Order: sequence, then structure tokens, then C-alpha cells
Amino acid sequence: MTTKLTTGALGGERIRAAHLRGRITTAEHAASLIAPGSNIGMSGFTGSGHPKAVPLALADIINARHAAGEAFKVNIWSGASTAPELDGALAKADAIDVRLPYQSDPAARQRINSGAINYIDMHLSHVAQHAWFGFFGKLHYAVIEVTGIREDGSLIPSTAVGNNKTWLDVADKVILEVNHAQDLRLEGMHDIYYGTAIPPQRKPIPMTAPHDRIGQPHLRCDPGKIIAIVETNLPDRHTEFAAPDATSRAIAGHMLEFLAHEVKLGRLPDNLLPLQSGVGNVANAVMAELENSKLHNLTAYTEVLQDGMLRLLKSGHLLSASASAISLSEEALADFLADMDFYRQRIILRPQEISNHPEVVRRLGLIAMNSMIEADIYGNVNSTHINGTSIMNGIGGSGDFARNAYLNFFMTPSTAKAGSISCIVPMVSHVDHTEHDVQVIVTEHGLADLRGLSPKQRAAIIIRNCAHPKFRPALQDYFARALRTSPGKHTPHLMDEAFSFMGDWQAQHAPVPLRRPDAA
Ligand code: 0RQ
Repeated sequence: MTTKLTTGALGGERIRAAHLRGRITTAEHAASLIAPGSNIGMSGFTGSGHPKAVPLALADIINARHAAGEAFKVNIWSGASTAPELDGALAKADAIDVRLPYQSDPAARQRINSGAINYIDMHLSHVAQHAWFGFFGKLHYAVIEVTGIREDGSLIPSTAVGNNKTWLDVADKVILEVNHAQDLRLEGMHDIYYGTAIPPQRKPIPMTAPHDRIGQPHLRCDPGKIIAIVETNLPDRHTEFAAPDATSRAIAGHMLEFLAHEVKLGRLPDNLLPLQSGVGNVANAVMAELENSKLHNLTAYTEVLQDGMLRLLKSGHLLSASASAISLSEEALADFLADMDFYRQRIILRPQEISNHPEVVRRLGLIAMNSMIEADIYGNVNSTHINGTSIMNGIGGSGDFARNAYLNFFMTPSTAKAGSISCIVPMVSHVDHTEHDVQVIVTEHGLADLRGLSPKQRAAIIIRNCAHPKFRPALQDYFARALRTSPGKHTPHLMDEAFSFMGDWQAQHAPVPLRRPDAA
């Protein structure tokens, strides 16, 4: 893998602070300053705003050290997922010991599931405060991508804010990547709030509407901590979305019908409440359906803006969008750059401790919409694990939003792996969102509104409305037998069958198993 990505000839004009120009160097030199065993706070959130040259150079150094028989690993903290040149390169170099709080990289996932990486999968709103509390130990380095450095040394953030504010504040030493590929017109789009404190000094966060600006547009950084500045000219990772299909459109259709009904009942205003949308194709399809709806004057308070949200801003359905990052396909990025002045008036990018803050989420009353891997008949949701032992990505912000939202949806196609696995199961193999947090479950077959229902009432409606018809009889049979023979009748289960679904019944009747043992 090459690290010759910094041109060294980018001219330094984005480093307007004359007193910092002397620290401009190459990615190779900057990476060589990082010691083995270090805790490194990287910028980056959903493939945007991550450092793109120093991590690659570090992977090269570590590969060389490993080849020479030396041990060299580092601990990587980030905002959320990064990209092949960060998580991918370092994972392939077997360079990561501890990784937190979220990843979605295939190489990192493979090393986590083989046991090589110690992955700490965390609620994204917890990360900054746990760093201030000292729960993770000392942060030795912050490696942060920025769009530019101003005359006074303050930093123009790039396409993601994530935990940058915290990493810059708590790190001993700072390496900056100034990325010329990030548009300078991003300046002013960010709102960095410096009013957070640790208990018992905390004060309320002064935000009462999703578009409120409560901070400043720039990041501060103690110049004494900056040990290297590297110039790059490299793009973010672009996420391409599948066009909405019949399944994702059906899921979106059920949700919109439900929301319209809530408006009719007077439980939601005509323009709903601020929307939070998770990642992935289904979430994107829901946004696309909103575009075809009669809903207007919507707002968004979410953690990442994907193509669908941008289109909703353009079409006028959405008035404003607050997030921690912008993560776009190439096509959507072209539109974003072409119409930057329009988007600048409507988009605010914040630190993730604010975009995901339970206090703000509860006060604004969000409508949270997140994808899941599977749900069980009682409404427990698994967002992260395959077969209970292997991680997919991580909980990300889904817990921050779901537990504190006004209304939450968890959505999935009813089956996975070409219809061979049911995403509605007797008992989830891992719980991320408990039955106490989950309000509405949606598949292409229908929607289960779990509010105000007991476990047994929930089971009946989840099986009837959400399970795929070919798995429904097996689930109904399980539930009926559990009702008869379970020692406890509050949450009836057949504990010896719940995971190996479904014993004798399956051998005799089930066309296909609900959970395939080799699914990965
Ligand atoms: O595997 O890629 O090998 O085919 O899981 O599933 O259907 O492509 O769905 O891309 O929307 O991701 C929950 C993972 C859904 C995602 C999850 C397999 C399936 C496929 C992906 P393959 P799809 P999506 C915002 C909020 C957690 C965090 C969150 C996620 C792969 O949305 O990571 O919501 N969310 N954060 O085949 C076995 C099942 C399965 C299954 C799916 N029941 N059994 N495999 N798969 N269901 C983001 C942030 O916070 C940053």
C-alpha cells in the first residue's frame, strides 16, 4: 500500500496561521511520531472527515516493524465509521489493539470477529464524556482532518465533526490533516458547542429547536500541542445507495401511513417532529418516500445526512437538517457542491455529543427511524450481531435516539439471506434495544405498534403483522406452545428451543429454518 498521497506541493495557503506553517510535513514523518501502544483519537464519521494520509503511513510503518519482528499496535478512537485508508489499512496491518466506538469496515470486522481486535461498541453520545471522565485513560494523539487553519489558529472543520472537539481538547499532541479536497465553503456550516462540562458542573444545553445555533463555527486547538500538519487532497468515502426496491418501498409506505394516522389522532403535528434517520438502503428509501408525500415543513435532527435528506431539503419537504456528518454518494456530492449556498443556509453540523445528546433528543421529541438485524416476538431488537457472537457494525447512535425519542421505529426486511432466515425470531441472539425501548417494528409485510402492549399482546401482533408468511406458522406454533408450557406466563418462552428454533416442529413442518446455523 502506498503512502505517497500527500503532494507536499499544495502550497500551504490553507494554513493561514503563519506561526504554524513551520509544522507542515509529510504524512510519513507525522506517522513516525506516533509511539507503539498509543491511544489515538481520529476524526471521521460515516466515511467522512477522517484523516486519509497519516493512518495509511502509520500502517506502512507498522507493517515494516512487524516484518522486522517488532510488536506495534495502537488503540483507535473515532467518531464513528471511517474508510479503507484508516480502519481497513490499520486492520490489515494487524495494527489495532482496541477500537471504539463504531466501525463498518470489512477488514476490521473480520479481525474483531476472529478475536484480534478488542472492539468496544458504544453509544455514540457516551464517547466524548467518557473520554473527559478519564474512563479510557489518556489520549496521546489526536489526528484530525480539517478544511483549513485560520489566522488565529482556529480550525475550519470538514465534512464531519464527530468527536473532534473532544479529541483536540484532551489529546497530549495533535496532528492535523488539511484536506484541499474539502470545499472551503463548508466554513460556517458547523456549530461547535463548548458549554458542556462534567458533573456536578453541568448546565442545561440551550437548544429548543433543531436549527438552533448554540456554539461557534470553528474548532479551537492549543497551538503548543500541534506536532505536525499534513496537507492532503483526497476525497471522502462515497456511499452508493441501491435504488429503493419493492421491499424498502413497502416498509416506507407502512411508516408513512402510520405517521399520517398519528397526525390525524392529534399525537403529532402536521409537519411531524424532527426526524432522525439511520444508515443504509432502507433508511434512504424512507427518505425517498417522504419526497413523494404531502408532508412539508419537516425538520431533521440526526447524526448523518445521506443522499435522501439532501433531496428532501432540495424538494422543500425539509426546512433544515442538523447532523454530525455529511456522507454522500458521488452524485449527491456533486449536487451539494453545486448548490452549496442553498445547503449552507439549511444544514448545521455539530459534535456528536450534541447531535446524539439524550437531553436534546428528549426535549425536541424526535421521530427515530433505525434499521435492525432482527427483532423477537416480544420486541427486543438486535442491531449489531449475527447469530449472537459476530459483530456486523455496532450500535452507533441508534440507542441514543431510540430510548429518548418521542417515537421510534425499527425496520428490516422480514427475511435475510435470500429469504432463508427470518428476521422475526422467538428470542434475539443479542439485545441492543430492549422491549422497554422499542415502540414500532416494521417490515415489508406490516407494522407492529407496540406502545401500551404487554409482552403477550406484542408477540401476537409482531408475528401477525411483521413476520414473513412462510415463517408465521412456525412462530405461531412456538408462541402457542410457550403459552401452554412456559413456567412463567409473563414472557412465555421455551428456553431449550428459543435459539435452536424450533425443535420437533421444525423437523416436521418448517420449510426452512428461522435461523441458519452458518449465517455470517
Ligand atoms: O449481510 O452484506 O453479507 O449480505 O446483514 O444487512 O439488509 O444490507 O441492511 O445495510 O440496512 O444494515 C442493522 C446492519 C442493517 C445497519 C444494519 C445481514 C445481511 C447483510 C446488512 P451481507 P442489509 P443495512 C445510524 C444508527 C446499527 C446501528 C444503527 C446497522 C447485512 O443498519 O449497522 O442503526 N445498524 N445506527 O444479509 C443474518 C439476519 C440478518 C442478516 C441482515 N437476521 N441474520 N444476517 N443480515 N439481517 C448509524 C450510526 O450510528 C453511525
